Amino acid sequence: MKKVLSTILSLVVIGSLLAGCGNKAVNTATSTDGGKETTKKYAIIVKNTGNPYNEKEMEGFKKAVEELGAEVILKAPDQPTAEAQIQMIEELINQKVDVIAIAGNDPDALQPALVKAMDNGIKVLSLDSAVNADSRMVHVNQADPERIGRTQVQALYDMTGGKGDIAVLSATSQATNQNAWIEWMKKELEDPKYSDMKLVKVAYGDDLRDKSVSETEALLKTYPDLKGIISPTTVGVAAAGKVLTDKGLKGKVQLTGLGLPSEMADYIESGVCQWMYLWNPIDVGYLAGYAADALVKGTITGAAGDKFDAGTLGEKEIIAVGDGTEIMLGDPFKFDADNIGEWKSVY
Ligand code: RAM
Repeated sequence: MKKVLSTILSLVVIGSLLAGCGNKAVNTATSTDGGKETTKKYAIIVKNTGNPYNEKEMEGFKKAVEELGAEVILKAPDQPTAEAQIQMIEELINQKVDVIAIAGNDPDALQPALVKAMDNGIKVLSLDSAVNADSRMVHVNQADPERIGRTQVQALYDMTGGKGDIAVLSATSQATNQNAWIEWMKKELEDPKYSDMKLVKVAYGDDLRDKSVSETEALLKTYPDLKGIISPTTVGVAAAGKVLTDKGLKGKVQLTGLGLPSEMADYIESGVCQWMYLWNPIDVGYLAGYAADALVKGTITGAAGDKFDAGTLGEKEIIAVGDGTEIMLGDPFKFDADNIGEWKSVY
């Protein structure tokens, strides 16, 4: 997808289904306001610009909303901060959108603005990086956090022979998705089989390319015996792949994490990263689009047990998690030298 996101992106696309009107689709998202039919507005706010993963999420959301015949509003702040997202939430409240889907940059800081949106009759859901249960009606989760966390540690164990210092290069320190995965990594490391593997540092590249590069360089400098890096963020793992490649550290420092096949293909083909994991980010956004529509139409309220039709993804069910609820997309997928060729042009 083209990099169309400059400062504050606010792209409005009206579903082509609405243009003709003569033969309007049955599921077109409209409502009658004083005798006049208005198109419903579905908004998404992702973490920040400059991250192809976020662009894929928006692409999927847009696809779903267009299929559903509503108007889509795509927003991404310049920086991955709560402040920037709060400003966007306020704008969307003023615009009287019907629903806001958000990949949260900080669950606590976002709560007042999201509660205000719900008090104004706007349906709120999160995707990718959850907001607090009180700030949302449901969360769209990409995959089981326990599996995501544990699998990456197991991967590094296999790559390093289970010995040496390892580090994590994360996104922002307030990202609930990365933080949940890191907690599961730490639990996995408690197994005695990892007694020779030591997590020496969790560094934060903030999902910014340059900061992720400099944090990787700092890790290598501070821990000269580092044997492996886990980066559970597409921005981080690609940055680490570049640094390890440039420094000729292939085979000396192992790398795994969560990466976009399109960004990681070179490093997987070269062996700098033997394998890594992800899911389809377009599907994450697409599922959020259908969940948003089901909330607006009242098919679901966000309660556990609610079911809805998620377009090409089929029927989905809401499940209880912690003190809230969520919808699970699926399992993480392993990308390695054998399959990266077929995936690198997909996402
Ligand atoms: C980055 C973002 C996103 C995360 C992926 C794996 O692009 O931090 O939230 O889900 O990585």
